[in-house]
Amino acid sequence: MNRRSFLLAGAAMLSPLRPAAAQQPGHSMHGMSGMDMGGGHVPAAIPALPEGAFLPDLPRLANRSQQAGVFEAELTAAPASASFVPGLATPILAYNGIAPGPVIEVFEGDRVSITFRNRLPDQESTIHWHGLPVPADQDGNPKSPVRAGDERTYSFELPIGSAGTYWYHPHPHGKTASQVYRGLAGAFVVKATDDPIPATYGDTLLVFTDLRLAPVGTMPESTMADLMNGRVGDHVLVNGQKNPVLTVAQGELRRLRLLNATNARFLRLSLAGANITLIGSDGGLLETPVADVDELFLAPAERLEIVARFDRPGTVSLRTLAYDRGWMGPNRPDEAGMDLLTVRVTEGLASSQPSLPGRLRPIRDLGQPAVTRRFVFTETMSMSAGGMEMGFLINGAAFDMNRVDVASKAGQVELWEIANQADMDHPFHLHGTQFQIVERESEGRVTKPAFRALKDTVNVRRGETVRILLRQDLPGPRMYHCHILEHEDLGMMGLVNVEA
Ligand SMILES: [Cu+2]
Repeated sequence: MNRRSFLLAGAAMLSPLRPAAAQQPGHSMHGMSGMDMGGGHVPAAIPALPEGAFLPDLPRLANRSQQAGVFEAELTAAPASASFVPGLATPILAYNGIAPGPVIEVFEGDRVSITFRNRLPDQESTIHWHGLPVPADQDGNPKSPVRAGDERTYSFELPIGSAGTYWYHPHPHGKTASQVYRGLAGAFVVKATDDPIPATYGDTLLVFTDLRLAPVGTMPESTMADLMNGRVGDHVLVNGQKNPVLTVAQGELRRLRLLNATNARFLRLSLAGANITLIGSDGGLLETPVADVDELFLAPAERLEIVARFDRPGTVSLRTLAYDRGWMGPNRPDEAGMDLLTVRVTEGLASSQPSLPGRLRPIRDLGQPAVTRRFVFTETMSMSAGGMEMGFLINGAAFDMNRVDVASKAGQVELWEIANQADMDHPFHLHGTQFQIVERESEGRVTKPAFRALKDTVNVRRGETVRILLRQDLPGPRMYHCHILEHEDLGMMGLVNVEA
């Protein structure tokens, strides 16, 4: 049974499937023309990518300011060409010609000013500073599009305490998914002025992206299965390379920052043979290190910081483990057993390094919430005059830029309850602030997190309810949405207006 008949059989009807959001005013089908409704990609035709190159250090975005505490730069989004397979040119979209985009590296306390030039043909775009506490009008959300050919400057100051691993990516209305999978995403690292992690651990960034190539080297348009499940590629790249090699000395401690910059891939990872201590999450360091972690989980858009120690000489693989996130239709990709990164541990002990401090930083207790809000994620399939509709909804509604879903107040502590009543996991992301997970509830069982962490994205498993505590300090409109980018584009997004 092919994908389309499987989907239609469930609904016992024969007209074409279409995403519900596409039929609403303000939503459109751009980027979906030429969509492959039936077959999907053929595994036998996947071009092989070269593996085993040294892990590239991603280029940094150059600071053109001479002034201390000021970072000024330009980012231009434009079509470019990449060579993933020797002899095949792949048209991509790139920031300053490269994908992933250049790493933005600044210090907490810095004033940042970045001029964005949109040189994408015929497409609006924005730059969203994912996870950073920037003012609402500098947040690059879909309410402030930059038209093709235009430019704008984003300016913000990064407060002390905001050190962490963030990222930047487009967030235009309905076009985010295709712009990101074609290459527009980059890491944004805010360094601490007084970092408790010893500098001898280094600072290695691992940016995960997902790639699907047609036999001719192009990136195929998304299929209906991609829109329903989120687009998952055939290759997971680290810093733009397939299974690159990192060399370390035996006994060496290394600081690694992991960023899941894929549209829709859930990364459950093991690094068997290494000793892993978790030190940070989306919004920076934890309060205390969490030792002896045996696997890592990154939903789309999540980040983790770890310190890894490699005690035995030889080879260690960062490998994907099976994870069932719910899949609609056949051809569920086999996501387990992929080697994403190979670590070569050389013989002979590394020179001694300072040990990790027992306390990293305090994370503020937000106190009791003044209000509680509930957000219910659902997927719907229904009939309409135009055919079959697929909907990705929050509280029964698809995103409408001109509707305020929640009126909030700056400085008010709120408990948000996100209930996933759908058949797939949906990673929830909120703009403008970092939240803390209070508890998770599944099948009547409530579990509290083992440690306090600052988060801007949390996976909500199907059937699960996650309760988070948050406070928005800056006024203005903010988005919250599923970070499977196809679901976001199809309407699984809402708007909270924070009043001063
Ligand atoms: Cu989703």
